[in-house]
Amino acid sequence: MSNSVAPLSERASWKALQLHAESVKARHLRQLFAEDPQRGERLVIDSAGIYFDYSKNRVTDETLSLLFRLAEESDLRGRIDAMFGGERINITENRAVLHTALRAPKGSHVYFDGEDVVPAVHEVLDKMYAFAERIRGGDWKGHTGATIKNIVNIGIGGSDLGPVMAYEALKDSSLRELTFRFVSNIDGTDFAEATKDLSPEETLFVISSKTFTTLETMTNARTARAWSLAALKDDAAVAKHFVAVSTNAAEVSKFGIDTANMFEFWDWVGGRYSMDSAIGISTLLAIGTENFKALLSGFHEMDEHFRTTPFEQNIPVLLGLLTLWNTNFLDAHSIAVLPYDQYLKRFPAYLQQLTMESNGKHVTVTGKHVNYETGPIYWGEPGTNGQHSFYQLIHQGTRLVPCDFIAFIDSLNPLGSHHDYLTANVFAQSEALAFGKTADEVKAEGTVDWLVPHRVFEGNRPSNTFLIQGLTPSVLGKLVAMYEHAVFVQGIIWEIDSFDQWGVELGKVLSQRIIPELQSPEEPVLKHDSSTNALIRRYRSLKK
Ligand code: G6Q
Repeated sequence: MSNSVAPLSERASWKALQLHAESVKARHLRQLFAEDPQRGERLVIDSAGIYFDYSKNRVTDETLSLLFRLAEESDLRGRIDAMFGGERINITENRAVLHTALRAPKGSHVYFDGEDVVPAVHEVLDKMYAFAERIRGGDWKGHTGATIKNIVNIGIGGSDLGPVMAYEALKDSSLRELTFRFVSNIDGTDFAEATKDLSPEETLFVISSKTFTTLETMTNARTARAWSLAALKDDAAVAKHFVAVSTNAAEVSKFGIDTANMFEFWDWVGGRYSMDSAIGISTLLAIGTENFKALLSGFHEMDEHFRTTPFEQNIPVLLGLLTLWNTNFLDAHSIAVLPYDQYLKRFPAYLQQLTMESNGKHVTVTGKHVNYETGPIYWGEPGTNGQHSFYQLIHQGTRLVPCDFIAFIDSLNPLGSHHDYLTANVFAQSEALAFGKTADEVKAEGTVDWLVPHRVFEGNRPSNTFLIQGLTPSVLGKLVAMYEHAVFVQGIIWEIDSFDQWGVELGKVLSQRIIPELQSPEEPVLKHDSSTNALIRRYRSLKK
């Protein structure tokens, strides 16, 4: 953070927004739309293939100009340049944040510590493409000469959620002859169920771990090796049935994987920002080289849009600012992400990590406790399923839950009227949330008096709608990059380090102390609190 930037709550625009919010809270979206008949066409951005309708937010032109002023006062422009320029903006880990370099086209230049990283990125990509062609073409044989038919990705967190989400999202483009499974949980059930019906002769494991030390992943990887070797009965089989994606070559070879079968990435790629690095190899295996290149070009298009477009027309900037407005000034605590496309069923889970691991922080980059809210809780389900469960609370509950609706003009599976019905639902939901239904309207429908309050919808509930032509690999890249950059915008304004994850690191060490206490043959001397001690004793005494 540059020294010239005042602490957030002392910035003039922040104070102005606090004052301004009082007048906005008194207004209803019905009024805002009535006063400006063009609002629904005016408050949109149509760029980079995404039609972003933000008119159903509780904002006025003044709100928007104050938010843009806040972005300027927060030196957002300078911080964007710092990120793209390879500065070590992840200050608590002293790392650069260069996931944008992963999708930089061949021949472009991105410098980190004076070195252009783009050639190394493309060297790995070319190695991945060659490998993928061998697997997809059936040339890569297993130890017994069998063709590889199953790919099992073993990884967790950032080394799992992106690959799973992208596999599901792009299933329409995937090679159906290959079966994909994803194992993340240390619960043995995850591995057991994922491999139950697979033949070791035809199965390739991709061990995805930036550090190659993560307990869950290494435990699953060892179990996978034992599962393979129990059938293949020769250590040499590992070379044909295991590849690794990591930054840690030493640990990869210690595990027994030839580093010739390792796909590298770099410490300037955060786990939750790594689905377009070699961590995406399962995605590549599923969709093939041309589609993977299209995915990367979608990411890059959004990067360029974010880097070069004036804030007023900049989709991630505006998305980030509106989320911040809802969070800090309208007291919303969560955001519902509601994709109206079944292929995006894992997108909310993916966004949970991206957003909450990035911005779930309570100290600023200078170590001070914040005196404002930071990252909201993200959650969601694909429409229309959510409509039949939790939308009730969004419509009539006591909490304000801003929604991100994601909808597509073309269906990848056009069946009868399904897609029109689906799309009618998404438009109807955002309309109902914004405008609601008054008591007079309910009465006019003939509702008996006592029932009227139950059937009133207050409305005035904000939402964004993203309307996109179709879900292609390139569009998925754009959507992910859009959220990545929106998260960045918020983190800069909140003055937090969006790229560290000390809360996750804690989990990685805590269990290490308890494992020997559960396993030791002698009764261990327990020095935890009385609750933890009792739980450990009970588990030890009752386990079969
Ligand atoms: C992501 C986090 C975390 C990480 C996993 C897996 O940003 O750091 O989710 O991705 O803990 O770590 P490894 O890839 O090192 O196994």
